[in-house]
Formats: sequence, C-alpha cells, structure tokens
Amino acid sequence: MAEKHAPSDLVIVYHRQPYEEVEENGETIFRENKSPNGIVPTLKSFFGRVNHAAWVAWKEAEDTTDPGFDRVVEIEDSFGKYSVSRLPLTAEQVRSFYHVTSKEAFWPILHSFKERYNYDPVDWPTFRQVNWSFAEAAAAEAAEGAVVWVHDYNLWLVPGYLRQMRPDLRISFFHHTPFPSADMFNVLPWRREIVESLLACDVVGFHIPRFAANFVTVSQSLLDVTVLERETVPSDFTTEGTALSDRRAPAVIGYEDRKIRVVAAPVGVDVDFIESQAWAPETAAGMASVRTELGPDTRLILSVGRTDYTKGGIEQLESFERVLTEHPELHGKVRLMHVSVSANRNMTAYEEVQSGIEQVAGRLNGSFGSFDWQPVSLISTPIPFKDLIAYYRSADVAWITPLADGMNLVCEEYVASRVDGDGVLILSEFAGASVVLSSAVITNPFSHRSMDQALMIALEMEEEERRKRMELLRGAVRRNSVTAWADAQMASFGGLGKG
Ligand code: GDG
Repeated sequence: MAEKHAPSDLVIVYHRQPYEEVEENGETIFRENKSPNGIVPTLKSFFGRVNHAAWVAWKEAEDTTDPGFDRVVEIEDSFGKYSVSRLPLTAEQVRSFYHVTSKEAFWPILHSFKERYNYDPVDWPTFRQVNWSFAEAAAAEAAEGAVVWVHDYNLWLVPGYLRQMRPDLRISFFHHTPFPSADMFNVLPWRREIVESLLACDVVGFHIPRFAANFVTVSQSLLDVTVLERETVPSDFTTEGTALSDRRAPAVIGYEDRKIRVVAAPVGVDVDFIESQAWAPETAAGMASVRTELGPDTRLILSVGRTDYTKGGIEQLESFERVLTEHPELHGKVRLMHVSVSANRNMTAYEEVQSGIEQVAGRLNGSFGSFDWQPVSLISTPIPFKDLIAYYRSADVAWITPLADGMNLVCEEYVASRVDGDGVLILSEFAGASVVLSSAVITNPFSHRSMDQALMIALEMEEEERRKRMELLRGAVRRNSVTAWADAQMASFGGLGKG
C-alpha cells in the first residue's frame, strides 16, 4: 500500500506518466523528462499553483490486481511535490483502448479521414472499462471541489463517469486534436455517449474557435443543447480568407440544467526557453556545422513532424518533386531536410506512411541527385531538441504542411527560434496554428498548384519581406505562448483550490 497523502486541488489526467521511469542498479528511479520542451512540462508547470496536485496515467502490468508496483507514488522534482497515480493496464487493454479504438477509429475521424476509419476491431466495453478506471483513479486523488483536467480523446468517457462518482468536482477537458463537423463526427457509432460525457464537464477546451463551434453543432445534432452565449472571435485568432478562421464562436452552452463553457485556447510554445536555446553557443556551433555541410550557396528547407498520414509528408515530397522537375535552376541549390519520426512504429497505418515517404524520397534522390548533391535528407530517428533548434535557425524555409492538425507546434518552435528575425514559414491552412500565424505563407496541401507556388514564393522572397513577416509571426507566437495558454486555462477553471 502506498503511504497516505494529501488530496489534490488539481488532478491532471493524461495517458503518459510525467517523468521517465528508469532502472538504475536494480532500483527504479523517476527521472525528470530530459527535454523541458513539450506538453508534459507545460502541464507540470501548473503544479506550482496549488498546494497539492496529482497526475493520473497508465502503466503496463501483467496482472492488474497485483501489478508489482505502487499504485500511487509521491514525486518531488523541480516542479514541486505531487502524487502520480499509475493505473495498471494489461498490454491487451492498452492495445485495445489506445492503439485500436483511439488511433484506428477516433484519430481518422477527428482529422476528417473517413476512409481510414476502422470500426471492426474496436472493443467498446474495454474502452469504457479503461475510462472508468481512469475516472476512479482521478476521483480517489481529488479534494472536495477540486479541478480535474482531462486530456484528449482517448479519455473521452472520463468526464461522464467522474461526474457520477463526484458531483462536487470541476471538470475540464482539453482536445489537442481538431474536432470535426457533425457530418464527420457522427460516423462514430458511440457519438452520443461521447458527447454526453463531454457535456458533463464545466469546461470543454479546444485550440481554435472552429473546433469549439464544431463540437457545439455535433452536440446539437444529437441532444437538446442550446447556445447561451456567443462571442466575437478576437482579431488575433483570425487569418483572413483561410479555411479554419471563424468570426463568431459559441462560448457558453446549456444542456439539461447545466451550463458548459466552450473555450478556444491555442496551446503555444515556451518562447523564453526556445529563445535561450537559440542564443546558446552550442546552437551557434550546430549552425556552423549545418552551414559547412550545406555549402555557402545551398538553401535549406526544413520539414518536421511525426510520421502520420495527417502530417502530409508524402504530399509534400511529391510537391518538391514537381518543383524540382519544373525548376532545374534549383538543382544543387536547395536541400530538403525531412524529419519524420514515428511515435507508433508497429501500427500498419504508420508503416504505410513511412514506406510511402521513403519511396518518394528515394525516387527524388535517384532522379535528381548526384554524388555531390542529394535533394532530400530523410531523418527517421528523433533529433535532440538542441540540435533541432540549430536546424530551425539554419533553415531558410520551414515547410509545415499537414493535411489536418489540431494546432502544430513545430511551426511555432521555428518562429520562436528565429531570434535573428529572418526565415520564411510556409504553413498549411488546415493546421490550427494558421489562425494565429496569419503572416506565414499560407498554403492548401490538397492543391498541387498552391503547394508548389508557396515553395517558390518562399524561396524567392526578398529579405525585407521575410523580416517583416517574421516580426509579425514572432509577435503572434509570443502573445500566444504556452504561458498565455496556461493563464487562459486557469481563468476558465475559475481559480484553483477551495479558497
Ligand atoms: C498533438 C496535436 C498539437 C518532432 N520531431 C522531433 C521533435 N518533435 C517535437 C516537436 C514538437 C512536437 O514534437 C510535435 O508537436 P506538434 O504540435 O507539431 O504535433 P503532435 O505531436 O501531433 O501533437 C497537435 C499538439 O498535440 C499540442 O496540443 O499542436 O496538433 O496533433 O514539440 O519539436 N522533437 C525532437 N526531435 C525530433 O526529431 N527533440
């Protein structure tokens, strides 16, 4: 049994544990994540704002009744003191709730890829059971009136269960992905159960107003939900003429006797941290070696993303192939560094994307390359973050063209790292980030012409215009940094703790 610990004013429910668990000399050590970049350290930064906080995540166990590890551990690190409740799940439960139901059924629908939706292997009772266990674990940690903050679609049923167990709690749910329209969402046969659970929240959060609006129309297609308040979207969150911009968005909805706040708050990046890395001497050294490798006259185009069909890697490489075909003057003068790192190596859908990327990249290098010049460098293993910053700083163009993306933080990291004020960002209008980064070269990745033109515009852009746009982009990234997101979340919780 774990020692007794204080109940928490804030409970974060996120599928991954908030540290790296490593074995050292036969002992288990909880090591703070090496990179201070990313969503986990951002969420942990909330711990400093409460007396006691908890985190609920899963941990694999052969026997869930006797997992062979403490269910709850007390951690003390640079973020403070907090409990971590580790929910034991079997490998089969993880496969079913995460890799199958969440990744094969929900993920394609959330990103509007109906044709990739795979219903057949879903085991819905397991999904319910796992979500129920997460809710129980969160309920066990939460103090009276605490805020429970649940993250992402793999935990969609947690709010509903939690509300049944603990009506006193304030429940907030944040979606990191897009949220599609009713025509798309309602492909899911479990749509009503999912939406009823979300309507048990006090706050339902999304990156941008469009996703919030889609959630409301989905709710209204299924249940008697009314819009109680609408707001004008601040001009900072609209990019004239792009696919995801909205002018008005719902802010408060009513269902049965409850009011639910629907919040659009884009996650951002830690601008101060990235800037300090960008100025670091090791980054300068990294940039110098990138430049030596490239040669003085070759320009670097950089593309970074997880290997996933939503990120549009294959489509982008095909665009590069067309551009090189039509512009022989670019041969030997540009290089594309395509970083595509897999998070789900053993899933068929991602293996397909990986081999598609390898095929086009291989074809490109075979058709256009020479002994001295290879147009594409394909990187499939993660690059340490400090090296990534050196590439960001060296890249003449960042080419970020997902077919669908909740936000996309890579483009913001690129902008934040450009402390020199130069560089061009090409951004897909289907990334949530496009509504805040209106000074990027915005492109439609479904259009060959738009993709190819955007790359040429970026490569031909004069320095004065590059700097003007970068200044505006840097302002937007700073205004919408992760700190701004954290403050917006805090405000939507209505404060933390009992006082
Ligand atoms: C989901 C949503 C939403 C990538 N390659 C390397 C590396 N990365 C890091 C980047 C960036 C992160 O991975 C990717 O973040 P994104 O936001 O672009 O995309 P997802 O992973 O799909 O995240 C997304 C996000 O949640 C937050 O809500 O924006 O829309 O899909 O931080 O730097 N990092 C290192 N080496 C690599 O090779 N070190």
